[in-house]
Amino acid sequence: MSIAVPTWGAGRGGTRFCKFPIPGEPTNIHEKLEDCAVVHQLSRITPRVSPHFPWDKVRDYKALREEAAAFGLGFDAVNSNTFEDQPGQKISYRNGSLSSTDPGARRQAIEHNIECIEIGEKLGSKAITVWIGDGTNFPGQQDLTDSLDRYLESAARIYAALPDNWLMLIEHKLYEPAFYSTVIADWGTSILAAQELGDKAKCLIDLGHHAPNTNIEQIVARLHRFGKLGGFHFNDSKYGDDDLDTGSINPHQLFLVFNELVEAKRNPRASFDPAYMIDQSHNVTDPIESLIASAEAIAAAYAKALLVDRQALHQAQIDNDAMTAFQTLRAAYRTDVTPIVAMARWQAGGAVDALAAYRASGWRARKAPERRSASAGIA
Ligand code: LRH
Ligand code: MN
Repeated sequence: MSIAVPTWGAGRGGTRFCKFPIPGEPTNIHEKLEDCAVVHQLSRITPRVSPHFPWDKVRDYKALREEAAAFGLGFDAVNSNTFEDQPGQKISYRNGSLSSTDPGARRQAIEHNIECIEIGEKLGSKAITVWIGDGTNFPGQQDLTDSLDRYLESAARIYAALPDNWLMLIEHKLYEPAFYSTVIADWGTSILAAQELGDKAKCLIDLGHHAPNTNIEQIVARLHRFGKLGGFHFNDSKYGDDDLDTGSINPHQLFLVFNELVEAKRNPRASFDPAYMIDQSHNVTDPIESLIASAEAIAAAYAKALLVDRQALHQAQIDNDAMTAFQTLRAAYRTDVTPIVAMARWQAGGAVDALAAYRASGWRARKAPERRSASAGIA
């Protein structure tokens, strides 16, 4: 298994209240690639980065692809951005983007997504992730069906621009930035849109995009059952879309997600090749440390899921022996896989203890003098 790290996760994240940069954090895509290379050098399971446009915009994408390749990195799904207005943008997305009532805003958003596909082709990506914040804050603000129909019409235009071997990953989210209704709010709307669009449209599950206590592992099973499981944005959350480190709050849920993925791999529907990507906001840690720890948490969850005695589990399910079924899962979950994951990492040329190796490297302090991050001067 291998995971893609988000370019936007290489820098410190923040909230609407404040962002606290750290000395030596990356300030552009080139420095972000360097830091993503450090994560892969030590963890050996993050060989790809997922870029976001226009945040990672450059003049020469061929050169950027070569720059990443020199670091042993490739590019995973590109991410479009029609949830912010860019300086000099003709039409604001304040009333939505792909579902806006304004045909000009829809056209602008469609053209941006098609531009992201063209950039992705130069970078060697094979998918575009389309998340839109479109929605409402008041009952009655928009017709709930017309807004979805406008989205579907726009998404079909983006779908039509997909190269043959590309995927369009639809990312649902229950709320935020809209707080009454969201056009693509849940997996149900996402799978119906993906079925409406065609075989190259699949659904992406961001673990933080659900109501508290949602059974996300069942969503994994459902999307796979209908051949629409396209990928993941791994993170963790306690309340909302907190974008906390993967496995840091609810490691058991992460295990149960991978348990479904191991079952899915045994029963492939359509093509089973979900994209594993991290999508986090590192507000209080060194981003490299959080990416290393999150990659480890994902590898550990997968290793534990591989340890499940599937024959015993399936027999207990047939026998309706709930306790044996649960204890079969729990036995795998209780297994400490840290040594086997460390051995696999070491055999792949990585560090036995990646976090300790990173700290010992003094990387961040070494980078601070050459990276004039916004934190400069603030103790
Ligand atoms: C939306 C989201 C989406 C990204 C953004 C950075 O909450 O998860 O995947 O585009 O975060
Ligand atoms: Mn996401």
